[in-house]
Amino acid sequence: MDTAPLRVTIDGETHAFPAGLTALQALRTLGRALPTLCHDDRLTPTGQCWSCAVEVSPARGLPFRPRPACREPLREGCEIRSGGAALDAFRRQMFEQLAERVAPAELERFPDKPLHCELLRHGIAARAPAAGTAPVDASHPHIRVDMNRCIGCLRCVRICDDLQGESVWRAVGNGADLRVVTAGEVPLADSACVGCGACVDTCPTAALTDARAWREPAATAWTRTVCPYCAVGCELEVGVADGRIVAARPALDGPANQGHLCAKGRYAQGYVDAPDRVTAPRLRRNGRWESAGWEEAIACAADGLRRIVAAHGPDAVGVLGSARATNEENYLAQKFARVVLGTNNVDCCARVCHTPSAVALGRMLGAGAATNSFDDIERAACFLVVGANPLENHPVAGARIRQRVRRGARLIVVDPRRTALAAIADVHLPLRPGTDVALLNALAHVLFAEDLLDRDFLAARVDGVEAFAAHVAPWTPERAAGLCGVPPEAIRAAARLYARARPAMCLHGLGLTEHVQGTEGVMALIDLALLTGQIGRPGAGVNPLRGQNNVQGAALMGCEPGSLTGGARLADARDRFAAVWGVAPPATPGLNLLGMLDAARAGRLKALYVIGYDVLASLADARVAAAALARLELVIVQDLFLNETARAFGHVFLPAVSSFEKDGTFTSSERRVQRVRRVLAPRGAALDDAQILCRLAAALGHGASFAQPQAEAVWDEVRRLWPAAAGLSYARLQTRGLQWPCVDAGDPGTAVLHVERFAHGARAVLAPIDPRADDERADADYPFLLGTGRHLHAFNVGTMTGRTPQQALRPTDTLDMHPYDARQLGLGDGMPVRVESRHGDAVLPLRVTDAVAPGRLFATFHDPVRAVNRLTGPRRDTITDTPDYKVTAVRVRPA
Ligand SMILES: Nc1nc2c(c(=O)[nH]1)N[C@H]1C(S)=C(S)[C@@H](COP(=O)(O)OP(=O)(O)OC[C@H]3O[C@@H](n4cnc5c(=O)[nH]c(N)nc54)[C@H](O)[C@@H]3O)O[C@H]1N2
Ligand SMILES: Nc1nc2c(c(=O)[nH]1)N[C@H]1C(S)=C(S)[C@@H](COP(=O)(O)OP(=O)(O)OC[C@H]3O[C@@H](n4cnc5c(=O)[nH]c(N)nc54)[C@H](O)[C@@H]3O)O[C@H]1N2
Ligand code: SF4
Ligand code: SF4
Ligand SMILES: [Mo]
Repeated sequence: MDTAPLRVTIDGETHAFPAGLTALQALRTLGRALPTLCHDDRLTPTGQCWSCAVEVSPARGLPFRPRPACREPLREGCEIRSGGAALDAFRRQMFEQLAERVAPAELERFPDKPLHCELLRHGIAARAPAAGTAPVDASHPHIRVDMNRCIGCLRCVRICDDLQGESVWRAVGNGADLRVVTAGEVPLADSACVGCGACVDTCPTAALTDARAWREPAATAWTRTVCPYCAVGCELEVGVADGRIVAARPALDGPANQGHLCAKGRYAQGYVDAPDRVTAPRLRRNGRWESAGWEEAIACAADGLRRIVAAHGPDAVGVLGSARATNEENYLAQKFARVVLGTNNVDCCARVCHTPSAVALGRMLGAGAATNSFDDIERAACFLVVGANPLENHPVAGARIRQRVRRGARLIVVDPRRTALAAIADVHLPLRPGTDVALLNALAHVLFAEDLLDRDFLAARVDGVEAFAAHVAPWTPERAAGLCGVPPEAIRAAARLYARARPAMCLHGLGLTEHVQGTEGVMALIDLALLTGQIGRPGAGVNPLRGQNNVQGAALMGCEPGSLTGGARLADARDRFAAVWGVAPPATPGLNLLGMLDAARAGRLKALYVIGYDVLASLADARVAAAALARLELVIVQDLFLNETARAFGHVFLPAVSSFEKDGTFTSSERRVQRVRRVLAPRGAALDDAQILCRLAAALGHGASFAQPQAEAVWDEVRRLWPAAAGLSYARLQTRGLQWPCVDAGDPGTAVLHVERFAHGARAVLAPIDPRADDERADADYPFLLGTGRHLHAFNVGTMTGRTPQQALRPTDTLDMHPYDARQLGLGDGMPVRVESRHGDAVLPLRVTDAVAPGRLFATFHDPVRAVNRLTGPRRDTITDTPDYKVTAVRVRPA
């Protein structure tokens, strides 16, 4: 490839440019901005509007011709004129004409819209009447549509197709009759729109605007931070006016999101100022919550903890860190448990989602985290998606996967439901829930039977091949098909696709991990990657799609009963931690979350300190969880809201601030540590989790080792204890998040793990896994298998999204049932139905859909009032105790 710089003359001066730029990009490097009404860097340029026109001559002496700069490639020796009388007059005339479409008030309200910028710059008055002839579509809670303002640039159509992939917008007619409409010309709220706001973000006029922009003042300051919801880790800029969040937009160079967001990241910040946000400490007295001052609340919490530790020992207390809080705060939470209380009873809600992934990856490969990066999506030739629904649960990564598939990558989806990704898969394996191990064994069988192994990779890096071959020999696709309920030929087709496409990337979710065999399921998936050598290279690997914004960080900081910060094993690292802490962490591993609740039920655990985690609403087998919580003498809840746990069982409530009100870092699914920045002043008397922990530690006599709640100082202590993060200074994170391992200031971070050797430094050993018999089966009394999970618009137990306009997009949890079953039971769409399991019951509105197979059901768990976890039962992963949320036998009748 010729990479010699090009010599180009621009406005009379000759410059050298790297090859491959457009005239527009070259002009920008010289600081010369051109109007770009139909272009946005996230789109392929079309050159349709000509607002960026320049005059180009192919070589000195040849005539100049007008060209749209956005799609004019630079050529050696060419000459470009970016301005001049003719061009200026042409542009002015274009803007004069377009001013007919702009109303004066809108020009004022949206001065940053690209067309409006040009009118303001040229001093051209907006001339449209305030109300146009076409009706405004205000049906959508986030997006206002006023096509009277449309200039037909088609940016919305293209961004919806090319970035989000939903194709909501269509152009009909042409020339002066061109109109932009939703597919089917339905109101936006009834269209396929997912509310990501990309069209609003790109629209150069007031045709597409944020609905809230009409209620709120314009932002006066913008701060860059990280989305508080899922672990994709999208970076966004948050706009503030009068001390409130009024807008948000994607960071164009956010490493994971690259200028995109989902509806939650873009529009769901309203919980910060929800009317029922609790911003002063509370104490429960005589059964009722009463407001208290900080001193009193801290003293009350400290006295209670002191009393219980004195009477029953430190292991009578448990601490739960928060997957929603920062790394720094979680580090302090586990240090508090170990140093102040003297117990390893510390965990977080990684326990209920991807601890199985962390354990399986850690054991087999030496690092308990995703092997690759989101950027590898564009490098993958094939995806094997197991038990994950990224278009809803990791929407920005999901959109990237879908775009890559549309551009030719192959796709295998293993999911009992026909998710939106399954619907476009080359092979969808709608297996019987809980049978992944049998299926993965059969896929491995095919790899041996059809010689699809990467023999060189196995010889160089993997042990246990012969034993593993013997293990999978009996696992023919025919045998697995019987158990899993998928055709043997589909299993063969999937194995061939995955092995032959290079590189192929595994992405997995809770459909694999939240099972009795959760950890073993992930191990069986790692086996496939090892057998085919689809690991240790870009575009490949085994990648858990982690849950909350900082769930990986919370566990890695040491909110984990068996390991310390950075995943250091208790047995190996106590002295090293003692040197920094002044106190050695206790020697025996603590109780995990499930163990804590078991101990509470047995009367051995007396106190629980719960930070940013609604245990009662989210834990499986809710009645039993409630019985356990009810026996505790002291429950301290530190949250933004009186969540279900606090409401039912809290004694002390310590009001924390949201991520928009503090500084720190989150660690995303791709191991990227990113800076979270304070956007707003803390509400009321609420404090950040770090300050609360430090105050509580001081009240318990440990002020000296908790003297420093400032995020950067805490992070520097983390870096001293975690060698793989030593290079991640705040100074370096200022400009861009970096991926651990990052060992020193010169280390660029690690995009792909296990490239030359596995993280444990040894050869990987294949793990033969046998499916276990599962006692949760459908029978005559409980004929359906219910799985639970999520939908796009709500997040977990709905504490945050439920207090935003997201709620309008999908107001309730539902029970999804196949039309055949609904007909058999005489049930109709929308009907309230009573669902009963062997563990409890719940009432849900029915949603009739063929995305679930007959005999199977799916329910979301986003509304604590619906309490779907009264249905789920006590079965747990045999290795990590992760509850099985995915298989519950139930029956259904009209409510
Ligand atoms: N919109 C939204 N996004 C979220 C969240 C949210 O609540 N809402 N929560 C966040 C959190 S905490 C997490 S952990 C992630 C979770 O993200 P995902 O892992 O995608 O979560 P789920 O929807 O619980 O389950 C994924 C899929 O597993 C399938 N499944 C069920 N049983 C089985 C099985 O036996 N085998 C297989 N192979 N598949 C099965 C389900 O049909 C479902 O489509 O999402 C995060 N992102
Ligand atoms: N049936 C069923 N149940 C499930 C699952 C399932 O698939 N099916 N999935 C499980 C999974 S994977 C998960 S992760 C859990 C999630 O369960 P939770 O972790 O309980 O759910 P979240 O909605 O993430 O709630 C987090 C809490 O943190 C608070 N919060 C937010 N930011 C901060 C902060 O900065 N500081 C503090 N102190 N608090 C903060 C919020 O107000 C909220 O109360 O649910 C589990 N439950
Ligand atoms: S609605 Fe906006 S983005 Fe879409 S074509 Fe019209 S002006 Fe362009
Ligand atoms: S994909 Fe996840 S991180 Fe990105 S905006 Fe949506 S919820 Fe936030
Ligand atoms: Mo999760």
